[in-house]
Amino acid sequence: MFLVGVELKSRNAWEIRESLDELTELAATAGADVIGDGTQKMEAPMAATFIGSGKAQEFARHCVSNEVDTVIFDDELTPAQSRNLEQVFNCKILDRTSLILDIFAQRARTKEGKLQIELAQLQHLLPRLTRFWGHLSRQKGGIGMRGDGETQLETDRRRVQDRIARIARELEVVRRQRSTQRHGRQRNLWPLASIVGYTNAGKSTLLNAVTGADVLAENKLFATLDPTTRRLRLPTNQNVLLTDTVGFIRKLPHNLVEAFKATLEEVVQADLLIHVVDGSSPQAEEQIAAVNAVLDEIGAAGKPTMMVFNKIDKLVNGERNFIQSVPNAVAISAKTGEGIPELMAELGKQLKPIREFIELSVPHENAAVIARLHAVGQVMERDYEGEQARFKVRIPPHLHEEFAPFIVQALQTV
Ligand SMILES: Nc1nc2c(ncn2[C@@H]2O[C@H](COP(=O)(O)OP(=O)(O)OP(=O)(O)O)[C@@H](O)[C@H]2O)c(=O)[nH]1
Ligand SMILES: [Mg+2]
Repeated sequence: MFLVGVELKSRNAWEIRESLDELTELAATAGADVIGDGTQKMEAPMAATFIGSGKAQEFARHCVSNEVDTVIFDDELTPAQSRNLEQVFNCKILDRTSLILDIFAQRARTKEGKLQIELAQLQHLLPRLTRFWGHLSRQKGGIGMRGDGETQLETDRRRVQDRIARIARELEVVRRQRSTQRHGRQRNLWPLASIVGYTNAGKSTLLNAVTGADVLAENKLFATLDPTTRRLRLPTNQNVLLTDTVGFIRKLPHNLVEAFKATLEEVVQADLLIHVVDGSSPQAEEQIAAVNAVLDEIGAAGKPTMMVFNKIDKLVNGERNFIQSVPNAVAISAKTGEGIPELMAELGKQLKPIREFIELSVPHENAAVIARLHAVGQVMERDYEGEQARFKVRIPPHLHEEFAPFIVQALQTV
């Protein structure tokens, strides 16, 4: 396999190298053998072949002499570009998007995960199907052929669209089941903290270390696709639900983010994000930025976030300066356990303001209010004896207004 990247005006040589190294890892994760890569400096990508046609031919000769059967481009190609490049290289052409989709497809385990990937793959395919057939009919030229081509195109498109609709319906069913199963009522009782971060940062290793969960953690990109939630009891006796979920990457295909929105609901609904960074990576800052971009895309930007720099066992002391400059960040090694007590303490501190502890007095006939209180709050004490029902309860602060008429007093959080 041979990789191709371009150094556009907007990028520098350093960025393209990092991006290609990452593409090499993605290819290895997909089970491919990379024999080398090539780059080209250019103002803007070419409409026809993405890279310049001279460069394409040069790379193609190199690929022939090395018996390369697949060439992967580091950027998303248009359908026309892939087709033209296939002719120049005379072998299979993939782009970063299809490689990531392929890895996700291999890794999906749950029904929901599989359906989500298939949806993203079909959506990626649909516009390509259109233009591919449009091109074929033009190539054959004849009016009759064009008619045939278009009929075929219509049939194929309809088939893909039907499949997309069917998957959407199936997903709906699977998701409904999942959300009823999902931690049942626990969800309302305890604050939810979502572990987010770049792929391979050590998110699953961290969840395993602090909750004794048994999530697969390995040195591969996208080891985790499906979310896992475990309860964690902090030394302060606060409980928190911790969710580990799929990792992010630079240039994550938009379709995939869309398809995973339901899985990522955990992230959107979380009270707190635990952003795990591979602190030993020279690209830590770029990775943080890439994660923030995806968080923004799914509507989870601006949430209270705790920064966790992991893998500090791989650092020598002088290299920790960058971490110390980030406010409220903790440095840990999920592998050796170093820094985990500090992480727990910081987590307790950051979770405290997330629940408001109040005492309420509600007339017995306001059954709906009482039911709602149990649904959204953590009821610590209840007393139905007097004229009015009284509760000591922890609620999310944004619901303060809703219960304001019944609040007797604010209680001290222990
Ligand atoms: N040296 C060192 N390695 C670690 C540490 N934490 C995790 N790793 C390793 O990093 C690799 C990735 O860990 P995972 O926990 O699978 O990472 P992840 O963020 O869940 O990755 P994805 O699910 O693929 O997004 C594994 O090989 C871990 O053993 C750490 O603190 N120190
Ligand atoms: Mg993981």
